[in-house]
Amino acid sequence: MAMTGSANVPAGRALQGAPEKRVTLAFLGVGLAAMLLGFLLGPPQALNYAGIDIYDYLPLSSYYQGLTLHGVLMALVFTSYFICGLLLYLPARELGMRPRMPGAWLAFWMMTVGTLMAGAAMVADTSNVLYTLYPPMQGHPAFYLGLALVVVATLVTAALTFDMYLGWRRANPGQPTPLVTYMAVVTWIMWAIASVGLAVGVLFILLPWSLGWVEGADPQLFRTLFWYTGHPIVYFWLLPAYIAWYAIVPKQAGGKLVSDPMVRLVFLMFLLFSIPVGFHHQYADPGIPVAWKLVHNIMTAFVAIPSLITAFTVAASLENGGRARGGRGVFGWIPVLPWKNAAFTASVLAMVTFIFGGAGGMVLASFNLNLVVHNTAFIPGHFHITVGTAVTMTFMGLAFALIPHLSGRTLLAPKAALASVWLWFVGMMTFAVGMHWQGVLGVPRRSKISDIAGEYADVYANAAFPAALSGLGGVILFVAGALFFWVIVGTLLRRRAAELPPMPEFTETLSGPYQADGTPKRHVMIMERLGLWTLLTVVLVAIAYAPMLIEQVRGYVGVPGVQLW
Ligand code: HAS
Ligand code: CU
Repeated sequence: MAMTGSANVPAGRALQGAPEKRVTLAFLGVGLAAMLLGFLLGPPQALNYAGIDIYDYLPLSSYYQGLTLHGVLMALVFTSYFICGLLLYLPARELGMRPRMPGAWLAFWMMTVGTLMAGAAMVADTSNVLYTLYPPMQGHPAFYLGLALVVVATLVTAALTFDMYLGWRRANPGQPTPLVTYMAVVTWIMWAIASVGLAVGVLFILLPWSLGWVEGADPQLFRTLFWYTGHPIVYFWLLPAYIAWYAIVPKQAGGKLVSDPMVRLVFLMFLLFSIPVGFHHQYADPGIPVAWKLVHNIMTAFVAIPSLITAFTVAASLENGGRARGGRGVFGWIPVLPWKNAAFTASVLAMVTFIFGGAGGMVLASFNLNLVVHNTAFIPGHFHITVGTAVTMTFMGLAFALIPHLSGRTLLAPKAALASVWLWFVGMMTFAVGMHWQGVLGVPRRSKISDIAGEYADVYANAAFPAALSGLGGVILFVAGALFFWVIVGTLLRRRAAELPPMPEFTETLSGPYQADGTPKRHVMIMERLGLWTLLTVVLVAIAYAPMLIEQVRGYVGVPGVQLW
């Protein structure tokens, strides 16, 4: 009942026509275009690990320019566009409402101007500072300003979703928010609090410093601000994928989501625990007392819990689907799932990958184990099976479902689409096994092998096999991505279909937000009090961060910029 659109939509803004489809298609389309550019720079990195140097033949000044472009385009630009499209459109469909269109286009163009500025700065070889932006490496002011615009554009989009949510609340007092909207709004609240660190770091430290208005930037303070945002950004990427796993995939499987209230609890836990954990990226940083690292270590254990719950809830929903399709026995429900549906298979393979990505994350979260692999190939191994597969492949699946619906064209070559996700899965697994293994052997990340091969000769002597695996993974990924983009671009170039491809449906639930008598469940209504949960989050974040931030601001050490390229 709560999953369908509401009849009480404020007059005038109810959905008719398709402007919100156009802006969503623009967000997804430009996001995928950024991914295409970033993707082309991926396989050369993988081959770099295997000792094959393609960078010298590419129209780039260096390996590091390619790495910066790859990281920024994939992790910051592609994700931001795609997520803004999703978190605007899915709630709009669920509520039967239209976002304020001028605002939506404003967000889109802000993001696009920001991307073009940062992109031009990177292409012009002025800003090879990698996607972590660490000073004292200094990029061009246009690079920093461009990235700040991208972040602000995400916040404008957040406000638009929030505006629809408030409109719905006014029209439906005392009712639980429909689930997809609830998930989207909680994700946005988390991101609104989380993005402050990066925004402050870029606007108040890097930008004035790159403009020459101040002489020095404080690397330690910036790193703290960066990871204040840099950890929760991974949940800003992940939670939209979870929205698909919870609200769309069970329906594709032919089943029902097992529990609506449990999903709300999961998202609230992400709100509370996503942010106060950033020091797990700074275990090796001097200047942060070990006690604070311990606090963030413990909080990191908490933030894994909602993902562990997700694993069981989503698996149970898939089993529900498999059994409804006639699957028998302990595992008999698995082969009967709709594996021929590329959109479904993309998400499920993304989940399977995330079992390993999550396990690697738990290893990294442990202080002592982290010190063994920090700054090694292990880390890119970890994040290519989290953001690079769990998230990206879920988005690829959503693209197969949504691009036809939004553009009015049927999907070109569904079999090629299916092949692309299997190849992405196999390629990324091969790549990641090689990367984790190299990391354990001590192969550093972010290094052009031919520059450091002499210094690390004995490390590389041991790592030849896993290095070759990573290179092989990169080649498989190239084929996977080529197929994927062929399907997407080909779909967009097709003639319009006679019949509009439908919107993927949202799932029903076995246990919904209402009691049998039709009144909302009490615990669901407690979870509706988002103001209270937001306040609690802010308190928790302040406890985890304020003391260190105050100390670092008071001991500000300004360092002049360097250009290492
Ligand atoms: Fe991480 C570094 C710890 C999750 C991304 N992480 C990174 C970096 C990135 C990243 C980009 O503690 C590198 C940043 C850089 O450049 O330096 N990470 C964690 C932990 C988690 C975690 C504890 N990471 C993610 C996610 C990411 C991501 C998600 C992107 C989207 N990570 C770290 C740490 C570092 C780090 C340290 C710093 C390392 C260093 O030294 O620099 C947890 O959230 C993971 C919890 C996940 C689980 C898995 C649940 C499994 C599910 C799937 C179920 C499957 C089903 C399928 C249902 C416990 C939900 C069934 C299928 C059938 C067919 C039946
Ligand atoms: Cu993290």
